[in-house]
Amino acid sequence: MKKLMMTAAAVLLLAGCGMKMGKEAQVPVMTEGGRVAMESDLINTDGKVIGTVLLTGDDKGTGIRITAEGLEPGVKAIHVHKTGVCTPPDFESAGSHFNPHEKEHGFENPKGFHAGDLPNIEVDKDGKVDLETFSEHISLKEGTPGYLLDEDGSAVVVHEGPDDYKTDPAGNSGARIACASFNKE
Ligand SMILES: [Cu+2]
Repeated sequence: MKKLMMTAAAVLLLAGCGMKMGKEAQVPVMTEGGRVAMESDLINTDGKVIGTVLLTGDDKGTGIRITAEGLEPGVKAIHVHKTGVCTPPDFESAGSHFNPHEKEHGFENPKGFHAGDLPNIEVDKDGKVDLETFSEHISLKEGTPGYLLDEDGSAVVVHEGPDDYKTDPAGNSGARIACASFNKE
């Protein structure tokens, strides 16, 4: 199953910039303006698709948009993990946090933080979430710091509880409940 596809949003984004696609990568790439868009299915612990994660990158960093339903309401941690493999039910296949600079976890940790650390998301009372955040520490552009699409790719993982932003290695955020993998092909 191919997990990479362009959404309507990504298509619009690309179309708005002249629909230039790079041919070297398997992902939607737009060279003009240096923007890259890439989307992957978000799957839950049963392996069911519950939403999508859309990454849009430029020279300043990467936007991470998560759209999902069927989650438990509440505040949840979301991180970029270092391996682009999402094998339910525990998603241990995604490995530890994306951490090319070998820091500790957490925005409030003096020895932190991981490049894959992201602000918590809040799932509403209906179990839905549609949020976009941004990180200047991850990149979809090869050869730049924080490049996510290395040999083994990367994954965006949602945890069952909130990230406390200080406890190494994962902010005491509990089990991994959803995962979206990103790979070059
Ligand atoms: Cu995590």
